Amino acid sequence: MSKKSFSLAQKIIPGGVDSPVRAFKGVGGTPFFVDRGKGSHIWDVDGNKYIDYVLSWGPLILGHAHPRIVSIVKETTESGTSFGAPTVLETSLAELVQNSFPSMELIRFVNSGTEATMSSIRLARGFTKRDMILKFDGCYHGHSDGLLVKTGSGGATFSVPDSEGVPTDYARNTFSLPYNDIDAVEELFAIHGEKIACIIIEPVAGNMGLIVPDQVFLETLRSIATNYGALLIFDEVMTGFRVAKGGAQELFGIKPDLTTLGKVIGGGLPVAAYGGKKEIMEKVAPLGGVYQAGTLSGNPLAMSAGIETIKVMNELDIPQILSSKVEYLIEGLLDLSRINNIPMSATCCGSMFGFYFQEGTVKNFTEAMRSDLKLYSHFFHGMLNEGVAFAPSQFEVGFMSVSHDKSDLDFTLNAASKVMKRIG
Ligand code: KE4
Repeated sequence: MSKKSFSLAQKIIPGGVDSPVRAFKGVGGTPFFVDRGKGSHIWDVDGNKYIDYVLSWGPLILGHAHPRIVSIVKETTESGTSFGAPTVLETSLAELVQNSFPSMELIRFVNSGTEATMSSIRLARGFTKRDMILKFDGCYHGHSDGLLVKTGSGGATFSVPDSEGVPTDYARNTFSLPYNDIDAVEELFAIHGEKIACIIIEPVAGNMGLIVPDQVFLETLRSIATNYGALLIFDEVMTGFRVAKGGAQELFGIKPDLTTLGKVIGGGLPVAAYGGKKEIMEKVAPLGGVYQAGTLSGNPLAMSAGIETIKVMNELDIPQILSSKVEYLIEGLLDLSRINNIPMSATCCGSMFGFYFQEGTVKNFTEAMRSDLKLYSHFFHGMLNEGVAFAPSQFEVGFMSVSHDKSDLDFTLNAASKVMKRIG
């Protein structure tokens, strides 16, 4: 059924998917088509059951079809799904978000992480009247033109497009440097600092596997941005409510000027947000001259799912519950890799985890690229056949939900033991 579904989908949807990573190009083979999800499990259209560590790439921190989410979405739908007019639900979700992210003095809701980062960069440019931006190799902030770039050759560090369709001249407004390399940042700002509107970073990187930055790296970014009048943007679309309730800014005790959020704050429905200092956010239309808009922004259906998700999280001690599950899983996987002489390193941070098939600590994208991708593919498919779904790419991360229980974790480790014996 998945094979048939995939060939039908490919006839009408590019690559048969609505987001490239889902096509399994990173691991080979045919993607399974999901029929339904419940708790920590998903079932494909062939009836195969999997423990799911992708969780829609992070949003489902409560697991699939959580009863509180299902019921609030049904209830809200009865009163209408979207009005294109303000509702009190938007204010309620903004207040819940601000409780955990006090740096977000004003918050604007949008529909995707891409919109949130694109808007925050436009706002940084409008506020500072500068054009250049700095990102880091291996960090992904969605698919807006200025962020689909890769480091240009040579010391200029000007970027070149990393996608067809991005004008070279536009890409040149983006610098990209190695993650964790503070010397490179200091050198860049010494030359171009007065032209740089913002630094945007994943404050824990989750799009090149999982890399927890050095504390001093983030602290120095903060001081450099302040000294040169650039804004520091923490892209917490993935890390928000995951690495800590208040995200990486709580974990590291660093206050960005702007923050972007997504994923968890929609509980599986399309919600993202950007926000920060009042004096900056007051530049956003209709108050100021930085334009940003959206038909479905803040729609009550998505707001209700986000509100309920955060309410349930607030009733539980989420960070502690999830981090102990993640540590248990990661330690078990590493033990098994040692028993089977498989080169593996792993990291966890709150309810996120990542592993590379290489020894040693990975500090940046160049090092992440040294991982054994073939081994990752064998492990991925071996685990899938045992009923465990990890991300179909070495350069993604895994997510834990409140619905994953010890039996899921032990099932996963038992499966990994069988697979590692085979591939080791
Ligand atoms: P979306 O536009 O996909 O909602 O968010 C973009 C985005 C922004 N910032 C960070 C840190 C992100 O991780 C993302 C999107 N994450 C990917 C998974 N690595 C989404 C999955 C996909 O692209 O299919």
